Amino acid sequence: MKQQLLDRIENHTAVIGIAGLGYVGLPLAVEFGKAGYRVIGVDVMADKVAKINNKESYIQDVPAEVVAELVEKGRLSATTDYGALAEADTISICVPTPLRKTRDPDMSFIINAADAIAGIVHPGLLIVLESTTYPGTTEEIIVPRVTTGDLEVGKDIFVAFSPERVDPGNPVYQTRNTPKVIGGVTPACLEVAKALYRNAVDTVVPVSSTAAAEMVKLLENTFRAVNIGMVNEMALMCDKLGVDVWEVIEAASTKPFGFMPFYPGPGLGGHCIPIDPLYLSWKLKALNYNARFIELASEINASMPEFVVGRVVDALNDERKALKGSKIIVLGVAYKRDIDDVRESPALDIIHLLAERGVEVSYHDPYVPSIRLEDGGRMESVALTEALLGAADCVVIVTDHRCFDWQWILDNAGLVIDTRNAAKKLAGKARVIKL
Ligand code: SAJ
Repeated sequence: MKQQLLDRIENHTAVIGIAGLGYVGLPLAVEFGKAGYRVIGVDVMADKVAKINNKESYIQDVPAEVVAELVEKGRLSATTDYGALAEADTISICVPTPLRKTRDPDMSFIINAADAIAGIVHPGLLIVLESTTYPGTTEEIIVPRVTTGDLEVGKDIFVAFSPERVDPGNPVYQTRNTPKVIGGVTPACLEVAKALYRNAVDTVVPVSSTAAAEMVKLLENTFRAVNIGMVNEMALMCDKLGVDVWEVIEAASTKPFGFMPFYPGPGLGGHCIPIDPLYLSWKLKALNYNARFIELASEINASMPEFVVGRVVDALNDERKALKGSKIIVLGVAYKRDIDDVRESPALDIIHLLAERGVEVSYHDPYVPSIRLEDGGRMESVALTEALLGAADCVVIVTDHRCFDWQWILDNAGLVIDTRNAAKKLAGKARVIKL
């Protein structure tokens, strides 16, 4: 079976299945299509499927003309029916791994995909899980579901884990030129997974097991979450000491070795960094171990929106103004600059905290026309005008999109709370208070 699959991969007759056509799955599907394979993409969202078959792209890093060319050549097709994967030789699972309301892992997407694949699994199939998840998932959740009947992993079917490393909007690193870690359930699984991925990425990084590969991704993102938590605590300490944390970080960054700058901010947003480490701490709790750094970082990062609101209260207080009834504009609501994604964005927490204290809060974000509020309502992005800035009691810079004209904002606002050091050394009419 292994040689037969290797041959089909080698001569490009292998049919490639991609389960989940989001910011991970669609770019991966396109890479395999460009490498000359026929790719069948499956997604439960019919609108995504329709867009692809209509030669459109909904992922900023995937140009529509690339999708169009592959669809026209018959190299890429999409469907909502997992049954279509019956003819696939390989299936990469790229479905979400969010948290439930109770802040523990929501494995339902992976389980649903694995159960659907179990319905079409056949000898010679390679299954690669890419979704970020806790160590053990591949062998505890995927393998039992797909080894139906007498299919033996490593002999009849092959299973591996390869973490996604997609950084949406990154102008330098995309799917093809980002090294790809791969761990197999058996050496044969690793061998076929490497042979497959070599056609979609320039560098494959084999590791000894699926758990090691699962852990690599969690180390990468826990590294960020903990360092961001640490630097946010540095900001809290510098505030107590009356020291400018931004100046301190800038000077520390002159150290040519042994230091890597992270920057304080209004909190920790995104669908990766705030969430992935909690998959790890959740797993370790089941093993009776408390992942203290993860818990502490999560606590500090989650406290930053309240800290920002505290800065607003103090700044208004200096002007003998109450928070209640004040007019406040939040500048930028995406979870990081120059993108339109608001998932877990601290801006949403800040807006909620201000609104529940009776503030007349509005936001402006050219990337985000409207947001859904916690109470289910919606808020539209307002046009940023000199009049609006002049009438505001406070402007809070939450996301430092590069398109903002900071000098113009400082020349027209009265009070600015800058949580990103966006204004840096600029000066204008406004009184600027940095985080
Ligand atoms: N943030 C800070 N201070 C920092 C860095 C980030 O407050 O010094 C905040 C951001 O504003 C954002 C959150 O943390 O709200 C996450 O930021 P991020 O830069 O980690 O961006 P993400 O969430 O898009 O992370 C992705 C990750 N990529 C993958 O998971 C494949 C991450 O591993 C990348 O390192 C990161 O992009 C990147 O470098 O852009």
